[in-house]
Amino acid sequence: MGSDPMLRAALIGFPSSGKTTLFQLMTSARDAPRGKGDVNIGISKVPDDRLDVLTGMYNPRKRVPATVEFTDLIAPSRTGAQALVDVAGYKNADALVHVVRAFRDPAVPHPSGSIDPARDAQAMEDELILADLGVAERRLERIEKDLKKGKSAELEKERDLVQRCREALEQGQPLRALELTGNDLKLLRGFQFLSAKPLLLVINLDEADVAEVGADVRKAAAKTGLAGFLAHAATRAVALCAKIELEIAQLEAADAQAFLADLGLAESGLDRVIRASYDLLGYISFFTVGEDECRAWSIARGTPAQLAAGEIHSDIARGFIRAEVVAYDALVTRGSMHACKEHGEVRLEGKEHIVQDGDIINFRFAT
Ligand SMILES: Nc1nc2c(ncn2[C@@H]2O[C@H](COP(=O)(O)OP(=O)(O)OP(=O)(O)O)[C@@H](O)[C@H]2O)c(=O)[nH]1
Ligand SMILES: [Mg+2]
Repeated sequence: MGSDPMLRAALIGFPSSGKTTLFQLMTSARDAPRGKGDVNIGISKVPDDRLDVLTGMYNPRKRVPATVEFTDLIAPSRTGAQALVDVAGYKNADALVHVVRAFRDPAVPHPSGSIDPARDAQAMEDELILADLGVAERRLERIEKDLKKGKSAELEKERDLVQRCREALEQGQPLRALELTGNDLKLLRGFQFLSAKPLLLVINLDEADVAEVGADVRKAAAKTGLAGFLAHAATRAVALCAKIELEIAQLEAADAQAFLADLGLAESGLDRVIRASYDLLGYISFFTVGEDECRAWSIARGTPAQLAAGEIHSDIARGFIRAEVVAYDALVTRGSMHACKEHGEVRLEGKEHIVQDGDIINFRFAT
């Protein structure tokens, strides 16, 4: 694994909603995108002030942030649920980023003939729900057939879960709203239900509304008629104007900062989208530090130390002895690993230790 980005997010949305503009924004200022089949793939670096502080302390040869991978359809004929079912680069997306058009520009026709963000958000939700309903129904038929051949507790559990899913879907509820956990969640992952995937709504604001709305999602939702949708859809949202953000991203850093400040924005839309995508899955970062490299690693919240070690290298997980762990705040307060040791703030943890966000870890392992 190691260098593989753990989080893959697929851009969906109706034609001309601004997906590719957002994709360019996410990737142009960073690494060049690479094409693969029907999709462009771009890697974005997750902004993290803590990594900057650590880099300042260690002055390493390399600074490696956590990453998120975004995919965009190159020649989209289907841009919603069907793409997620059909297109190779979209099939196993961890999260969906729905770009909702709120910019009015009459020079860019909308396929439905008018600008209505709430309608579009709901229409995409319905697409996802409808696709899932088909999957749930086929799965239930299959389970009933198998149950006739022989009862099993496992199968019955699965049937109950899929039935629950079907009921929710029939009521127009996306599966992500069920907030399943543990085994149920694991079972469900196998089906690749689309409405179960974490969803980030990117409200693509009109240029004229940016100054008024800023980065305030509530204001954006009120302005674009999305407030009701966001209140019940178990969804996160970010508001930005992709076109303006793309222009800003192409400026020199100092000019970009001034431009953002003019618009009343503390952080670029790029950083907000990446961070929101990252947070969406409940991902956290731990760090490895040294003069050679300071690096942020992504893991799901609740990951034990040995599994986290496997992110770096399978050998480290296999030969795992102990994890030396310091909390980020302790290291920054004390100023060095040595000082932390003297104050008893470096803990020796075993395989099962649940890694916390911001932990700085040195894995001891046998080869
Ligand atoms: N005025 C304005 N135009 C925008 C904005 N975002 C995108 N556009 C324009 O809208 C058109 C479509 O944008 P794209 O980013 O190509 O949209 P898309 O969703 O990738 O479209 P398809 O891939 O064809 O489905 C382009 O001409 C963009 O320049 C925006 O925030 N404001
Ligand atoms: Mg496009």
